[in-house]
Amino acid sequence: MGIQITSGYTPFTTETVVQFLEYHKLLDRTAPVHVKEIGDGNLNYVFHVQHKKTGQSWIVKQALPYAKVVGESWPLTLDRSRIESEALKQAHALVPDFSPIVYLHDSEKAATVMEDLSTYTILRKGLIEGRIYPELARNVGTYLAHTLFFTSDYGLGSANKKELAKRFSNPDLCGITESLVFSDPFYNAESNAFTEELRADVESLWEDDDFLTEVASLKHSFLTKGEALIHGDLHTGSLFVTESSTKIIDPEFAFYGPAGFDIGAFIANIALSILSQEAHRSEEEKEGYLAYLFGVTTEVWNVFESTFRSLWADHLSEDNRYSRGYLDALLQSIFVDSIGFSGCKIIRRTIGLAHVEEIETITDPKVKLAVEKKALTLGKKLILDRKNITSIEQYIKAIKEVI
Ligand code: SR1
Ligand code: MG
Repeated sequence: MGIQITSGYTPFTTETVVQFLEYHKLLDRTAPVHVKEIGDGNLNYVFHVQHKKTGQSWIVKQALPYAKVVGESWPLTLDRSRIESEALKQAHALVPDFSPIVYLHDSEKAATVMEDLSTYTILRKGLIEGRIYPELARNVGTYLAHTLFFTSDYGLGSANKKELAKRFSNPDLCGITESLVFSDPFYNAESNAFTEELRADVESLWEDDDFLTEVASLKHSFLTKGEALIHGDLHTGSLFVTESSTKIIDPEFAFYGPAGFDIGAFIANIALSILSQEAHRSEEEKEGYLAYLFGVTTEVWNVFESTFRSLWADHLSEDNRYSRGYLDALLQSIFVDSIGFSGCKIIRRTIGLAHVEEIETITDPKVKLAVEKKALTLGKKLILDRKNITSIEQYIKAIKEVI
């Protein structure tokens, strides 16, 4: 008889996670293993399990029934684990080079076993250290074009798209984004967290009705624009990188949403890195590193756009053949959304519940405050001016105007 494990859901320990791998016949019962919980995100347990003799290793990601960052008072569906594993498999089918392999998903345990990428670095940490990833922008632009095109009406056909969308209804996680990205930072919500010295700047945002109306319009797009199966949380902590390889992880927020949301999330987090370089680089290093980060931003959009154009030319679905001439307008609308969502993301990481390491680790309070003020100025400008920012060069110019 094979190994038994307790039925039903219970959070794993470093012992039960090994039994779980044995139960699924991924690991030999007698094997000596090294196990460590390595999760540093806001929501889940992540175990690294390695066979001591063979070196074979696995990542087991398990959802908790609540948001780890807040505690048990914020319950969250375990179904996000299924959504994440299916979104990973979907991405792997489209862009295998940029997505980890999923070995198995167990719904009862809300756990997914996947490829161990622990030799990679989380992009956010690499950028704090001033590392250069020459392939990053090309890889991310390619990932975005393929995942967004091939899950859209235009790449998949509208009937197939609706079929796929059924599996990605994700109300709990969308609810987090609706609150933490599009609502709470824009009023005096309890979840907000910011330094008192920033209050005057924050309150001036809360009192600006024209600005709040533009945020409401972006929130409306997030709520209603089911263009493509999006990752839903594509910040720099959701990418594992080496010099030559890029893997996009953690799509538990995946749902059918606006294509510009993923692009906006990525370029927003690069912008946060740009703003924080003040504190992390010497004067001599700064210029070169900023040039690299601006280059990443430009290249991501350009690769996304050119790849999306060629996928459109070669793979436009039969039911949309009469929409051929709509491409320019579609890309323009995705671009404007990306700029606006980038603004919302920059503001939420400055005022809202969850901040970013590159700013939180700034030790000099004056420098930190200056960076945060710049982030608010930039976020507001991107939201208000998004329809006038018509090229990636103009987006870069908007960033350069605040730094
Ligand atoms: C309660 S979770 C806070 C944030 O962490 C995730 O990475 C998402 O960005 C979410 O908004
Ligand atoms: Mg995450």
